[in-house]
Amino acid sequence: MLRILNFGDPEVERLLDREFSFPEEAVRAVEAIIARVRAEGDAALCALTAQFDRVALAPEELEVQEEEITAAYREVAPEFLSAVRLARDRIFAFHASRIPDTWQERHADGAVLGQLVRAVARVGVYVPGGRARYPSSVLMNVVPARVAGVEEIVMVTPPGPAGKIDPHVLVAAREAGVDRIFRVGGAQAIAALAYGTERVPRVDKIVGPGNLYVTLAKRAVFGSVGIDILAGPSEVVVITDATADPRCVAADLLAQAEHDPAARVLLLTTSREIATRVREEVNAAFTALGEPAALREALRFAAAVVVPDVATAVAYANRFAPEHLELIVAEPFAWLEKVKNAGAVFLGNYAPVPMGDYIAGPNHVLPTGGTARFFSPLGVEDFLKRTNFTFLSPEAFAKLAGPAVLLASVEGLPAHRLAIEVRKEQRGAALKVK
Ligand code: HSO
Ligand code: ZN
Repeated sequence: MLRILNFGDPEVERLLDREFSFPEEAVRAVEAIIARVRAEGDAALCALTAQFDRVALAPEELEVQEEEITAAYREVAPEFLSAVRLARDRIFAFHASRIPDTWQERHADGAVLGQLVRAVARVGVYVPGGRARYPSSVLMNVVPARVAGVEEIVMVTPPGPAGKIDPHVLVAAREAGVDRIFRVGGAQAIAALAYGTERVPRVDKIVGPGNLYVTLAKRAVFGSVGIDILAGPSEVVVITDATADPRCVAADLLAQAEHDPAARVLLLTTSREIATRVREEVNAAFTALGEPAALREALRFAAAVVVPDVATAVAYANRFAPEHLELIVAEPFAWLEKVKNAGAVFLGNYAPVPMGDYIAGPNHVLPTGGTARFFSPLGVEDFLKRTNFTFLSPEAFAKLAGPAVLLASVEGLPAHRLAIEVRKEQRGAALKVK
């Protein structure tokens, strides 16, 4: 099932290619949904929820009420609540450890230049329904916003049968600090957050993963509202030398593969024996898990590549720019320095990706599809924005006015030149600046 390839096979190069395209019909369907929500507001949300989620809601039922959240606490195991609190506190501490702050610099000539750092005022968090309804993702999206100081966090999620929302998701939302929850999903939920309806408040930024329609809707509303990165199928690249335990490696590959039939899982190992044994372990575990169809799909893209050395593996991983990179090698920290492109790196045998998915502290919302070349994990920065500020003293102005006027002339903007020159004249009269 798991293919074994040799570094240098053309197939290994082809594994780098992970372009995904957006079907034209879906793009048009999403545009129609957005237009309808903008025109009809809550009535459209209810109609589309009836159509897509098969749940009949009156507009006043769109928002989840306090009693439902209180009831959710009674439905979850106490151990779940403690686990969520531990995860939340660790995620909070990690994100609170480095927060960009307002700064300013006073120059010798009296100029003061700097940046204000302010939180985005209102954030919308999308929480998918169905297979990908993850309380852990609620924490990962909400906690950094809270750390940043976002004033209001609005969550949207598609209603399940009878309009109910998974109690684990509700508890995670409350523990993370969500302010309001609406039972609406799909492109209609994104449109509601982007433009506002009678009940759903318009937000400044939308984060959180979703299906194709949600992703397309986020892309469509971008500009009217901020969005996070567009999430693609999950990925892991595991790099091992001969010291790795094949059972552990196999489990790590399967853990990523089970997320998505389109997931990409890749082992790069210096040991052919490890490759062979990992293949056996993957096959055995696949059988033991009951041969799930989605896993079978994902394993079609999976491969174990035998590499000449760890350096070659790391260089290849830098080109792949995986969402997750595991370094299960003798000296993982020595190789960490060589990593250029990866969403998150997991070092050693005891930091499998699922520990990071849930509880270690760093965010699990990571760039996929090679976008780790230019995108970063979700973090506090995503909920902050900067405002530049400038103060010039008369001396600083006098020093810079001449070159500024010259640049204005070159750009052919006489009013720009005037805005500087009137002040030069004023200064000239007072200080005899030329
Ligand atoms: N591995 C996923 C996150 C996740 N795993 C949530 C379990 N729950 C991100 O690629
Ligand atoms: Zn995961």
